[in-house]
Amino acid sequence: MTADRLQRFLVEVQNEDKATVDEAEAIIANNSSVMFHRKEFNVDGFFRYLLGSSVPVLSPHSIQQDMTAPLSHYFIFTGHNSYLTGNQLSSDCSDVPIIQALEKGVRVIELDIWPNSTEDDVLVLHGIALYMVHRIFGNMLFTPDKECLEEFPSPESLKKRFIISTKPPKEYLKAEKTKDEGNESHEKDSSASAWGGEIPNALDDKDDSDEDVSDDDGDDDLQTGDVAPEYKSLIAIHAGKGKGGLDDWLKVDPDKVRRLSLSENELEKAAKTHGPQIVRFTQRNILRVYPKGIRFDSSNYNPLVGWMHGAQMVAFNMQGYGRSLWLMQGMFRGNGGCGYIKKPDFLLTGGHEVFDPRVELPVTIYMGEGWFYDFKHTHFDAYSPPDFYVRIGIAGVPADSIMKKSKSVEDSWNPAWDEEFEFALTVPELALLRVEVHENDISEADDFAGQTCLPVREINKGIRPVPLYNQEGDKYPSVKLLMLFDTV
Ligand SMILES: [Ca+2]
Ligand SMILES: [Ca+2]
Ligand SMILES: [Ca+2]
Repeated sequence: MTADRLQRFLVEVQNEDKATVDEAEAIIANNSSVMFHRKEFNVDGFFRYLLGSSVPVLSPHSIQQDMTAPLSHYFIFTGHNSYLTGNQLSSDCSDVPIIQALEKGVRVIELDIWPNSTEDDVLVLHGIALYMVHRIFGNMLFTPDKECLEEFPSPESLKKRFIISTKPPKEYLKAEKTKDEGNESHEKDSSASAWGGEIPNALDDKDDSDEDVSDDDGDDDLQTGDVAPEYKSLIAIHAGKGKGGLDDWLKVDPDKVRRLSLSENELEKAAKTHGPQIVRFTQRNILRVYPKGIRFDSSNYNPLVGWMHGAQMVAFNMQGYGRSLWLMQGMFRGNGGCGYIKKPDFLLTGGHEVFDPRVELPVTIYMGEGWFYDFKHTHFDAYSPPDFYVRIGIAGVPADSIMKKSKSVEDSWNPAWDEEFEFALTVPELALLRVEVHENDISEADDFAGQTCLPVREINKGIRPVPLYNQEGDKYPSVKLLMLFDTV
């Protein structure tokens, strides 16, 4: 390949409009081995260049979205029981998972500050704890000028600051009692596979037999009667359901904004009967969704149900590795990984869902490499090289959600699949591209060989190296795929 042709390739395929022939010449010189003619690319040099491309599949560390809108206009990376190191029942509390979550971009951390005394002491102890919070954080703590906010502050204005959202102590105590009563008979440790379960399609009808188990961390009424005033003044985002049912919970008050918490089950039910009301509620108010009470193994659920309805805080167990968490991590790889993703316009304006016309997303998977360096050579198959295949698809609104499969390439550390997949998207704004590499085995379950999840609207067009991640969501040092993304 000559410099002229490389320059044309950069403009036409890689979307690098300003690429010059001089730049193309420099690229060839930098990527060709000295033994070969340095004015032209051989195939080897070309692939080396593409796999090490300076333009990654997502633009890192660049916040491209407007960060000055109220908090209710964003999906926010949200943890559930952020202090637990493992399952929901017997694992230890620690600050380590909180630090890890913050480093991975989580921006809503859930803390429970528990009194260990009688109910009478609760307010006092909480008062002290929160007084200390105030003393420690000082001006970094956002405190509202008046009791109820009319509009939430923006992520921009909250930079390097903390904001507290909660319900008063009395409610916590009641919730704890329910928790103790409900748990014993359900103690079990699920032996989830490396993949976690397949993501259930959003809003599928399914067996709701687990609905009677009490979910323990919904926010009850904010009863402010006898709460210490210094405590009250620190709560900027009031949590509360109010009396009555869904119609009351979802009422929009023009003079104040608040936060409502629904369990994943409550949301699924509400979505079937009150879809437009939920979307309207989330245009100004914050909706938090949390894992149902029986997820003792810290597993998660399909986050799309919440996102489709504008829920800002889809709270996840960050230690619950598997496909659902990969979607969550994938969504928040967007917008520079800052932990905030601007909600699509159709969720912010008007009462009706206006979907774009269908767009096509063609994706070609050329090849993969890096396992040879990142794994023991007997890791996949003891007596032969691995047999990799790719599962690729979309997580999005139900109409867009699909998974497809490549052929399996037998006995190769550097598989070349060369397969094109096409996806039709009705709501590209909410679509995540899912990629899983499996190592095929005949007599036992496939081995896990990497995964990633990418927000479709931020994928850079062209041929891109796509780094893969392990189950926990940490990037492998060398494993990557080479993929072509066409017009979205
Ligand atoms: Ca194997
Ligand atoms: Ca093999
Ligand atoms: Ca095998």
